[in-house]
Amino acid sequence: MQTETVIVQTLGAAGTGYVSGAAICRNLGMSRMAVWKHIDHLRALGYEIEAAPRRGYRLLTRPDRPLPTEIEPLLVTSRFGRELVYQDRVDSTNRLASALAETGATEGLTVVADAQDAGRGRLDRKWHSPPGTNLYLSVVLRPAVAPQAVPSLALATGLAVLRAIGVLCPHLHVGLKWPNDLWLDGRKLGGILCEMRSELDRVHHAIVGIGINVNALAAEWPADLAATAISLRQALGKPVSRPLLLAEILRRFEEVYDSWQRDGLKPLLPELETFSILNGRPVRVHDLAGDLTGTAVGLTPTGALLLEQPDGSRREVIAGDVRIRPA
Ligand code: BT5
Repeated sequence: MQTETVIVQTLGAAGTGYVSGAAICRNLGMSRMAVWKHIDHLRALGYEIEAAPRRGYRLLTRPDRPLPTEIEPLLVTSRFGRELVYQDRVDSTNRLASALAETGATEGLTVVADAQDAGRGRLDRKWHSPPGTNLYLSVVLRPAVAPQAVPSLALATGLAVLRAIGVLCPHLHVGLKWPNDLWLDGRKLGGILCEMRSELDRVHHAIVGIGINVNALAAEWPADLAATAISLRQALGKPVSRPLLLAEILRRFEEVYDSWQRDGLKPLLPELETFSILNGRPVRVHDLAGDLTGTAVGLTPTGALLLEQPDGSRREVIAGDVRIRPA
């Protein structure tokens, strides 16, 4: 664990009590001056730490941010999130993760930000990413699969996020709206953006970005999202810990990713189908070729949406935006 994580852990374990500076120095094998510098930095990150002469340090409050010092002790993964890059503000975690992947970042490196100034969705759309409330993260992956297999990773990721939300919020019915939306009470709770750099036969890296509305309040949405977006907090009536959710997402994501890389989407399909909000619904799909209508009847092992058309024929849709039509 990083030094500052150990300091926070040590102070946290003492509850409302003091921990002497000498004990921290001994524990970490550091000088008083070095410990003081770390305490100072932790304060700058938002930890309220009292220093009392002859008694030592006491942790008064922790910041409500997805900081590495909060996430590291919760991690149970072997690779995902073990290298964690945190920024208070970034243009886009996907953009930063991609730049780090270009310079050699290893698989599992995770970029997390408290806010994004240019959070992005698919097709140059924007992802509303205000500070202090939600989760924005991107994971660097180097899957040993053919480039054509990578789009199905967005569905596998969605499943991982649903499993994680299921652990923390077991009473919420969050669904998956093909291809990359997390859906709750008829509104968008989150989205997944899967980007990659590849050659014809080889993937250099894939960046999987996950945005989840965790604690945003109804009144905080901009006008264009007020009727279509929702947060976990809105549905639960109470806030959810971002560090806990993030650690759980990384755990479930590593588990699902390993299975996906080994065996593809097929073994995950039954669970994906149970979460799919489109199954059996009349839909309109908009893709590059135009509009298609029909009934969504399932997913294929490659991650395509299976559409039953009005003439009874079935068609696989590889990419696109889906709207549910009134029955
Ligand atoms: C997505 O795109 O749903 C993928 C979103 C991925 C965001 C994450 S955040 C971390 C990482 N870094 C990034 O820069 N991006 C990823 P799409 O299906 O194209 O949906 C975009 C549309 O969703 C927008 O055009 C809005 O209509 C709507 N939208 C934007 N922000 C939203 C929000 N916070 N909650 C719900 N809907 C939103």
